[in-house]
Amino acid sequence: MNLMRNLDRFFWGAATSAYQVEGGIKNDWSEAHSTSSGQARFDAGRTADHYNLFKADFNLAKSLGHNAHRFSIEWSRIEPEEGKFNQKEIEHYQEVISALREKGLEPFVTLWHFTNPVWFSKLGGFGSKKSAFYFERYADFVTRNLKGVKFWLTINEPMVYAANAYFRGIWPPQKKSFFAYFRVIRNLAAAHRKAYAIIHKNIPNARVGIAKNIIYFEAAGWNPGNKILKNLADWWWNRQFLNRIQNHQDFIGLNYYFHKHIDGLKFSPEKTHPVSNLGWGIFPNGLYFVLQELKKYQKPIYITENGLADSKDEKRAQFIKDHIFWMEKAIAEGADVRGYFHWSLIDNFEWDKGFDPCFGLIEVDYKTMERKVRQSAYAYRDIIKGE
Ligand code: IFM
Repeated sequence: MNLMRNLDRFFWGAATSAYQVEGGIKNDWSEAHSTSSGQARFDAGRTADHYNLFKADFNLAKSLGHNAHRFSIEWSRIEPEEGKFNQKEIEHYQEVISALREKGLEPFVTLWHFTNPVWFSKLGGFGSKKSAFYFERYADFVTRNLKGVKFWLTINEPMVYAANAYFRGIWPPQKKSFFAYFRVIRNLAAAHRKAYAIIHKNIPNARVGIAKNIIYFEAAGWNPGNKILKNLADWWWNRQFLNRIQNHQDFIGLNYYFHKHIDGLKFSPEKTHPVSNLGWGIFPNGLYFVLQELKKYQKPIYITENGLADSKDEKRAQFIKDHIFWMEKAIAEGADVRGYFHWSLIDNFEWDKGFDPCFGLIEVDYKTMERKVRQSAYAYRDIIKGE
């Protein structure tokens, strides 16, 4: 189809997040202990040491044809104590941005990707009413000090975070309360709205959005009950947050991973689909349906994440090819998609699941920190080149 290659500028790249790749971070995750086993399974330790190796990693991204890169800033580095900001860490991220710019990679910067400074979590984290104030202050400091960034993502996957940290209790602070879950969703939306305003004040030509995990829900058969459940699920998971921040977003960042088949109260992937190493069903067609749905917001869309855990790299090349095929079809039918970021550039710490799932286009040996480009990364490069 090759449609987007006729557009002036389409962003092709990959994404990472600070805690998952940088190493050496002290935050609410590194300090948390699993309530069930007492082990510190939330500690990413040195992970891929990207804090020191970012230039080499960006050289690889460049060699793989990328022209953009999404990464996140670690709040706990910038504001390790309440109200005390660390200029040295700003300088570090300025170097990261300069390194990207020198290689012709457009930076997409996420301000918050699931992790909090310890002081902030002690004050109640996003469960607290004051969280929006603290987040705005942090966003203000970063966007007054960092130069050369146009695209900002305030918050990554708010619904995933709220569900895992406050309802399912599997991420710090490991709460299990529907009321807290709901409060956190509300507070994250308030934090985004404040950050949106302050970023625009500091950088008038900035483009600001969030990265939203959207699930393709499909009702089984013609059963009207399934249709009602599908609409409810769409509203709760897919639309609620976007509606809360309407008029406070310049684009939609879409993270697409999941397809759920609704049959009564069973929400499960189709058994017939292939699965990733994590057992997640692979359904590229769902990306097309989700993009069709997002058209109604009339905003540019960047696919800010899409990927799979595949340590042997058996399915990744086909996965990328198929998702891009469906993305191109949606574009041909009017979806305003302007970029695709694969998750992830390099293997990394997959939250409560640790280091086993390998999402990287590039494999990381965590002992030697050696990088090895996977074959699928070349397949992605060929797609980017239009081959
Ligand atoms: O690794 C995560 C990322 O932090 C957020 N989106 C989903 C990815 C894979 O689970």
